[in-house]
Amino acid sequence: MERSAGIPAVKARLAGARAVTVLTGAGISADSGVPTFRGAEGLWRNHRAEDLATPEAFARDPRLVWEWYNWRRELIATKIPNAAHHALVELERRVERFWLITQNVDGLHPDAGSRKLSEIHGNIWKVRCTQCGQVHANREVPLPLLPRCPACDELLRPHIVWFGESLDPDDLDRSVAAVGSCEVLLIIGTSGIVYPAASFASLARQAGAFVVEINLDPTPNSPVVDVALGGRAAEVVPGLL
Ligand code: BJW
Ligand code: ZN
Repeated sequence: MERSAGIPAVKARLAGARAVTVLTGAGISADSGVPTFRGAEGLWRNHRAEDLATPEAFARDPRLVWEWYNWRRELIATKIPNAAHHALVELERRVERFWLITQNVDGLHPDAGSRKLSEIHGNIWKVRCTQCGQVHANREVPLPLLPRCPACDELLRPHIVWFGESLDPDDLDRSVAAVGSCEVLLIIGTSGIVYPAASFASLARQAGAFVVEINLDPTPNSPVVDVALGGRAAEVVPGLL
């Protein structure tokens, strides 16, 4: 697989495409200074993200999990979208049928101006009641521990999809439809190991799409895609438009 020689082919495909779908992961926000999950900075007080982002961890120690989210909210609050986020807003404007699927919870895509998107793992700036299920937008940093529902006074949790939890069925349906019906799928900055997003590359290939990966390193998606471009998202993605 080519790691850079495919750029002209990708540009040509994108320029002629009427249906483009994009899948993004933590790598696109790394260029804004948001730590990735599985990089060296993915640790917090010696806890791995995988051990904190579960319903079991929250049931056991909601304070610990909320402290982690407060730390991340504080960090993300200072970050702004980069050239790759902005390029995807431009792509949304140019392409007739466009859909952006992000695994990121940082809200940088909507902040940049993306509108046709599914945040399939939720959003760190939303909270949800563990009792009545109401979702509220909330940008307070830090949140008081433990935060309580304004409607019923029960415990709030982050509006985020943790390991072992199901994705919102509407988000999933819309994403699978967008992946299965696009002409070009761009996969940007994801390690390609968390399902169901990890299956989108093969799904798109099976449906006949031209699939492009943009990542610093090879991933399990790399052997599946048509072109794998090595490099930083903030440099490579704007160069494709
Ligand atoms: C750059 C860069 C730069 C760096 N430029 N690139 C089928 C098979 C096996 C297991 C399962 C399965 N189906 C479901 C599961 C279980 C589980 C799962 O997938 N486990 C795997 C680990 C094996 N999935 C689930 O539980 C999902 N639920 C589900 O499917 O429900 C039904 C079901 C349940 C149980 C069993 C079976 C079915 C839900 C998954 C929710 C994931 N949520 C998280 C946590 C959110 C917490 C939070 O943010 O607060 O979402 S996990 C974490 O990983 C986060 C991310 O969105 C997600 C993906 O990570 P991502 O974005 O790929 O980041 P990294 O850090 O891994 O990679 C960064 C990449 O960028 C790297 O490749 C770098 O090289 C690159 N990079 N800088 C370009 N500048
Ligand atoms: Zn409530």
